Amino acid sequence: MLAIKHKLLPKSAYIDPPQLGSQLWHLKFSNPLGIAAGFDKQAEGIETLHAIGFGFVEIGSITPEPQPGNDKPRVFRLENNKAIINRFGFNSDGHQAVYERVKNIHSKNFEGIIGINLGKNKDSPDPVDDYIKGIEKFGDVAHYFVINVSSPNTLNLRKLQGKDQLKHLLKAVVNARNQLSVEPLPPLLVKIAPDISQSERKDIAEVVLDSNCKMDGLIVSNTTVDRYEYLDPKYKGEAGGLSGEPLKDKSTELISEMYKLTKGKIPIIGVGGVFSGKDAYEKIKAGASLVQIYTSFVYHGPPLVTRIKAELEELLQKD
Ligand code: FMN
Repeated sequence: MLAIKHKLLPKSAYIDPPQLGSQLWHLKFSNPLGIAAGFDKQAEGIETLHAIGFGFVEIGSITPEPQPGNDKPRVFRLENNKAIINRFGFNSDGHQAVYERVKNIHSKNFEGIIGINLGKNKDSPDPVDDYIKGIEKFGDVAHYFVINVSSPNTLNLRKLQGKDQLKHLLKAVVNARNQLSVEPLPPLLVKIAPDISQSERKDIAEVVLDSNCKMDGLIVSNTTVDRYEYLDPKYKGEAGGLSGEPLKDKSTELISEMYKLTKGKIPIIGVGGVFSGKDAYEKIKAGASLVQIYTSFVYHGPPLVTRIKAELEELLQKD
């Protein structure tokens, strides 16, 4: 992150081929691989992440007021499992500081796509209001918004995925987005947890298709609170969200299921355990229009971006 922040990485020499490009909403993606939320929480690396080849950069989660997040240690590498457990708890510089960084990048005619992932403050009395503030604050710089209701590290956040709460929240968010005086209006996505029951899946599909609170996309998925038998015993007991390889199939299955439940009407960004072009391709086959990575990028660094894109290019050629 330090190297990225100080722009010390060389620009990727790989030129995105036309077959990796797509148009989704009003946005033209030169490739379908994005950096997932939580890597550049404070918007300090957008330009470099774009330069090393990501097709889009999602920043955040951002909370309205600055907050420190949980005490350290709060992130653990399970190297043997190609996984990470984290319980950051939304450490954020807050809306104003992050907004100024993004605005500054915009003023330089930045060409990339920036997603704004919104969270809520730990001690917020009104979570709905926190998301509304985010829409209003970032309305003129967001290419798309993500309503993150699925981090396991903020008390009661995942409860916002429940049918009535979700309906109430998304209705308010749609309303706020529709009142922005920007053209075109930024798409709204909701990011969901992999740990949801069958009935919750159905409820979420119903809510995001409802015309009063219609979402433009889903991000599937956030980290899991599941703990598998084979995980490194040294870290297995740590509280937090598990990401990386152990999450891969669980996330792909949820993509497939949400795609069916929403009848393919709502674009999905697939994320969870993607380490290769094949993994990305599986997410696409399951119904994802775009794919994101986080954990694999932590382990393999910038060369991985080109590797995944080149592998995907080859797989699509065979298709
Ligand atoms: N997702 C969010 O929506 N907001 C966050 O702030 C956030 N922070 C994260 C911090 C860490 C250290 C990690 C590993 C993940 C975080 N995530 C966050 C979840 C990722 O965006 C992604 O959904 C998840 O890690 C699965 O992808 P992966 O297996 O490629 O890592």
